[in-house]
Amino acid sequence: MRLFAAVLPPPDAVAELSSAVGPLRSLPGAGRLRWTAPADWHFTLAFLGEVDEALLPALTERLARAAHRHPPHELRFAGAGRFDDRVLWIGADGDRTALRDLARSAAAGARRAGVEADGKHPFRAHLTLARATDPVPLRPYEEHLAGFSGAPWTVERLALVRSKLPASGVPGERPRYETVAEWGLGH
Ligand code: 2AM
Repeated sequence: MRLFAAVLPPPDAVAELSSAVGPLRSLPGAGRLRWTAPADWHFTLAFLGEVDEALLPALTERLARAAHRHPPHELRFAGAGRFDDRVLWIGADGDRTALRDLARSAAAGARRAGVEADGKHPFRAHLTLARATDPVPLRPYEEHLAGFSGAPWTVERLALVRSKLPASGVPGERPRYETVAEWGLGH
């Protein structure tokens, strides 16, 4: 199964961000973007890819330990960005060091369970808001969100999420996410 470790923001923070993102949908090119659903929003800490089900017990054990070693910490949504003209995202402000440390622990824990996290890029806290298959000039989107800074919220849990890719082959159809397990930080 395809898995990733993530932080799932609470409903209030999601609703606030969703209100800020709504107006972007009327900017030029918005129709060519695939917008992620607020219910799916997350910060990926470690992308694990296809994981053999036999490794799941060891993986969950290691991720539980990683969660327990890190205290809850505060974040807010802030700082829009883009990867080329293909991915529009919102970043995090607040205790970003704690989030990065948690991400490192999750990746290290997964590795000890025999699951290699995608280590191509250094950890960069970002929540994907929209993706484009063919480039769309995303600078105006970034500028619209530049002044946005959400209310603080507390990262209380580490989640292991399953991503089910669409089988239909319908272009633009989104993967479905399912939380497999969650652990309270510092418990
Ligand atoms: P993205 O939002 O920047 O695409 C589920 O796919 C989550 O894992 C997404 O948040 C995605 O980040 C992240 N991810 C990180 N590395 C990935 C990879 N190699 N393939 C797919 N998703 C990846």
